[in-house]
Amino acid sequence: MITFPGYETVIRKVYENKQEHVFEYWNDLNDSEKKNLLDDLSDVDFSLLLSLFFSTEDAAEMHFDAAPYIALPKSSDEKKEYEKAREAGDLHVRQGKVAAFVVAGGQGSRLGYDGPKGMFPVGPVSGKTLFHIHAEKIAAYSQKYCVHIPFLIMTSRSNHQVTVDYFNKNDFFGLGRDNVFIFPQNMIPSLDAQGKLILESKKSIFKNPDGHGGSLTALHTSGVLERLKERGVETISYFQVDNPLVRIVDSAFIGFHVLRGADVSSKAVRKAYPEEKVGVFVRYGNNTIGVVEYSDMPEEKTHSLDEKGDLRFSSGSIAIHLFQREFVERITAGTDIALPFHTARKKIKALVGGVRKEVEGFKFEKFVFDALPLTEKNIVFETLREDEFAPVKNSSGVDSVESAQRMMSEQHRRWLRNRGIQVPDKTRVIEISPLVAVEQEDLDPEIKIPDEELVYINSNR
Ligand code: UD2
Repeated sequence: MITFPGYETVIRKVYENKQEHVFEYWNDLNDSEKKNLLDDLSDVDFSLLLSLFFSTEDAAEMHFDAAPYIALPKSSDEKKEYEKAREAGDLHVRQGKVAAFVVAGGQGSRLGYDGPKGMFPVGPVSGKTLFHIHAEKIAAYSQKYCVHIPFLIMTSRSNHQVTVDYFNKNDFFGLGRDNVFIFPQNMIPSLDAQGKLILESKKSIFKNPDGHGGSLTALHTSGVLERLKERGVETISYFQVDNPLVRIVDSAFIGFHVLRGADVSSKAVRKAYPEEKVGVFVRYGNNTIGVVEYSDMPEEKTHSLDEKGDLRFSSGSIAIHLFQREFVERITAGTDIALPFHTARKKIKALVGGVRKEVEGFKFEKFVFDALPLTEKNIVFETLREDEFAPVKNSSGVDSVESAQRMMSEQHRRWLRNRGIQVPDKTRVIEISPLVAVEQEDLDPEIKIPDEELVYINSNR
């Protein structure tokens, strides 16, 4: 057995779990590299990894039906209820009880961009980045409601420092340093097909971010949850960094959430087509509501139709949720209730026998929507895709930069039209700064649009 002063317990644990192959290059390492490897191993939860390696899950085996949801208002009673919810939501925000939370652990690699996805430029005319647009929306809502809405940003190990530097360089986009909380998510080791830890280099093991479900734990471990409590925040408005159309503070949604006493509330859009890559809201046999990810959805259920001939599982999750702070405290307090891990088979770059090569392995991730079945009450709230969901996943085609920019421009054109503002025929692409209007109603009807092809409105005149 190898030895190193101060690390006896870690070393013993590694041997007890038959993972001593991680010391294969021990004699090639200097003291600081040895310490690096042991530090890397010190937080490994071997019993958790073992149970994950042997566990299997199969959504096809589970019984579920489509989940009920609050539909868009049609009747006058429904409209009245909406109005009441809006007022309750407005009050909740104005009282400083809402924080905004973006999960931004991902990189822009699928977009051909080597950096945090949040730093990818998407403004169709301005070229503003995703982070910039989100931050300006929060600044606009803060101004509108006369409060400082805290902006929480979860990064990952690979993009944390770059993200911090970016916000520093841009002076936190006017939100104030004290209102922006940037913290990294936790990491979990991957295993190879034999259940063994994988060496990434001679002095480190391969770990991957623990999924966006890890965001709730990270809120707790970073101390941010405690800070929110001190500030009197009760509700956390959660969204993904890749959606520039997200309505970060939606008073009707917040109002329904508060008035119905929900622990978690989630937004849904009608799926555009059966195979669309979004999870669907379901109701399990025990009456709990949850989300089944598209990749776990059995083929026949994906295409199943109801009595009217419509898609049965048509409520798509757009990854916008409201979490009650107290609920997050409950499920991250280290009790038995916690989010499960999902297992994905992946090719992983590893150091094997002194050679770098790809090995078959298992990555483990938590999904944030697995919090839904853990609630006492949650609601699903229908919304319109064109108002709230333009994910930037690919560099072209479906869910791409191009489609998101088109949707942003179309939304702003719609807002102008609805406010009776003339848009010149010549104008092809139009973008409104969130600081001018974060909602349609903020637009000044007297605003003049210049007679140009590309128009960026960044002032109310
Ligand atoms: C997610 C949802 C899908 C649908 C879709 C909408 C899951 C598993 N799937 O699909 O149901 O709602 O989004 O766009 O949630 N992230 C982290 N850390 C991680 C992993 C992800 O911060 O460890 C962030 C990532 O930066 C991004 C978001 O989570 O903002 C979504 O991740 P994704 O692009 O991998 O999810 P996707 O598109 O497969």
